Amino acid sequence: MQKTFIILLTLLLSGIGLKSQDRSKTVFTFDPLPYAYDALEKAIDAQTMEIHYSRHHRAYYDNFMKAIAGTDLEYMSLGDIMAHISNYPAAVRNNAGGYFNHSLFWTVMSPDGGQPEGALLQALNESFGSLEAFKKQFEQAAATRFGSGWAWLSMDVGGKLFISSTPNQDNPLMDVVNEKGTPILALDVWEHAYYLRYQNKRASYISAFWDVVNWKEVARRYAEAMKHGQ
Ligand code: MN3
Repeated sequence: MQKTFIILLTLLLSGIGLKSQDRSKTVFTFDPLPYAYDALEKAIDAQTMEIHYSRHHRAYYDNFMKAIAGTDLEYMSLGDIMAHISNYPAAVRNNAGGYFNHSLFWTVMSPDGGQPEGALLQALNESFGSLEAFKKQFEQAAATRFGSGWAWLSMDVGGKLFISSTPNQDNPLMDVVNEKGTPILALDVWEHAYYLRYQNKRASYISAFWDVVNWKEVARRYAEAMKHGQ
């Protein structure tokens, strides 16, 4: 009887020990830019890319790390943090958002991103009528965002594509936004993203963006979102 109790107690304690060892911190990486600063010159100048990546993006990352230090958020996925963002301080919302949004933005641009094709092109045609109509609606969302923010192409829970825009560093994964979904394409329309070359001409920056969209990556994200049912 006593022996059984000791065995049970040992199992219980080792179980607890295992559990606390399993509780490892999430690794939020500051990934390298996947191309040179001057690679997107067709649309974005090298100096803008360098400042945007090495200073703005870096600051969002560093401040996100500071904002979650010593809290349970250090153990959560970025997706879970976004899904419950209304529970957390503004420093988390702004900097987790800034970190996520820019990390996505860098990957959906490329000097040789091709054109939309296959399942993605079909979905764009079905949702917006044509590729041109999609571009027009996306440009409209980017152009009419007052002040700082982002334009998005996302997939909703039903697997349908939609366009939206968010203020500041909010994004479609956050519980605070009206139109929720999984973003697969993003455009930063903060002035820091375009002012050196385009000054107040945001529309010129937006139309030049199409020259550097990484459609292969957007298609990969589309397929991934379809697979996960959202
Ligand atoms: Mn930015």
